[in-house]
Amino acid sequence: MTEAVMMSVEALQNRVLAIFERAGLNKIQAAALAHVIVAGERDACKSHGIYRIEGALRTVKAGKVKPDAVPALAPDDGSAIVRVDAQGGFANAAFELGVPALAERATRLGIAAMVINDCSHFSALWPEVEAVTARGLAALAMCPSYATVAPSGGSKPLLGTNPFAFGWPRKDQPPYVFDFATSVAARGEIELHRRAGKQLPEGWAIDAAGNPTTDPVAALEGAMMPFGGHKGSAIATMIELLAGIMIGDLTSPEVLDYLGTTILAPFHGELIIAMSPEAFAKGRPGDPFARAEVLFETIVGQGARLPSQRRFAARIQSEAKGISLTAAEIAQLDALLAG
Ligand code: NDP
Ligand code: PYC
Repeated sequence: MTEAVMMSVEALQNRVLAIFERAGLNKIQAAALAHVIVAGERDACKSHGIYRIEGALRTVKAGKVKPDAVPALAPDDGSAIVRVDAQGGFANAAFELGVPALAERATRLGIAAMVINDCSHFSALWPEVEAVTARGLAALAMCPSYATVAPSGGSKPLLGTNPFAFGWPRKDQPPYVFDFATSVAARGEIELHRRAGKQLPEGWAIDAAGNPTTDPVAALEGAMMPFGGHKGSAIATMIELLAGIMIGDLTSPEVLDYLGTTILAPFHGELIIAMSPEAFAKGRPGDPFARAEVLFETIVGQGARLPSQRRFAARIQSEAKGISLTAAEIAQLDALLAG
């Protein structure tokens, strides 16, 4: 039985930041990574929390991401597209640079999109859609990954676990947010099952011969399944098209060709779309935010929960009492800090 250790959000933030700075990341890269990783741990999203530090550092060591990259925002060309070149660094620093321009243009034009190119991306998308909803806008975010998921009806890895997130701003309470892999589960969940020596639920994966498997090792060597059969497969394909091909960046199979492995963070682009509900609803009856509240109340009124409710509850708990980490996790953080 491993004993839990409580650590404040701030203390974990400082520790993760120090690990990245010690590993040679510049301040903007280190701060942006520490922010999303600690947010994942704080919100009980273990698949994109501190266990991802090692993968990020491995990617730096392998020379597949630039630790000192300074992202560049393209000048405003009057269009609705905000372009950020991550310059080979992590997506998170590029996102932070571009989000004020994205919000300004979406507020002014009604809709705007941010294209991030040439980035390494391993994180959850909800911190990004939450940054947009905090500015009073609805948001969609998506990106490819690397070829690890078989298309519905197929048997070989081709699509990525391609995350897809949506956010809707709410007054005086956390936004409505969902954020999911378009595979049955994130690949990080399979890795966590492998580390814990646990079998996978049925239906998550097939082995290299195309047979269903609950063994996480066989799943990592074989292929994951899209969520919802042909429906998840089609959404994952849409993400390859919009956030890969349309933005002139790599698709999941191209990412795997480029990296040659799935133990490094994938390198590709990302697409974030911001929309002003007031602008879209202009001249139509009813306040869109008030109407959305009626919908949310009706969902909850049936006994269902809203997506992200579990996460927001974990956040309140972590902020009040600290984040619960195992002794093994603390030892891992100490080892990473010692280099
Ligand atoms: P989950 O299946 O755990 O959750 C998906 C969403 O559904 C969450 O918003 C969750 O809210 C919500 N949800 C879960 N159960 C319910 C329920 N009973 N009722 C209503 N809503 C519910 O996520 P995944 O494993 O698919 O993905 C985890 C993370 O992995 C995501 O953050 C994603 O961005 C990330 N990812 C990143 C990739 C990358 O390449 N960068 C690739 C793939 C995934 P809640 O959190 O509150 O439970
Ligand atoms: O959990 O599927 C995943 C994932 C892939 C890249 C980053 N996260």
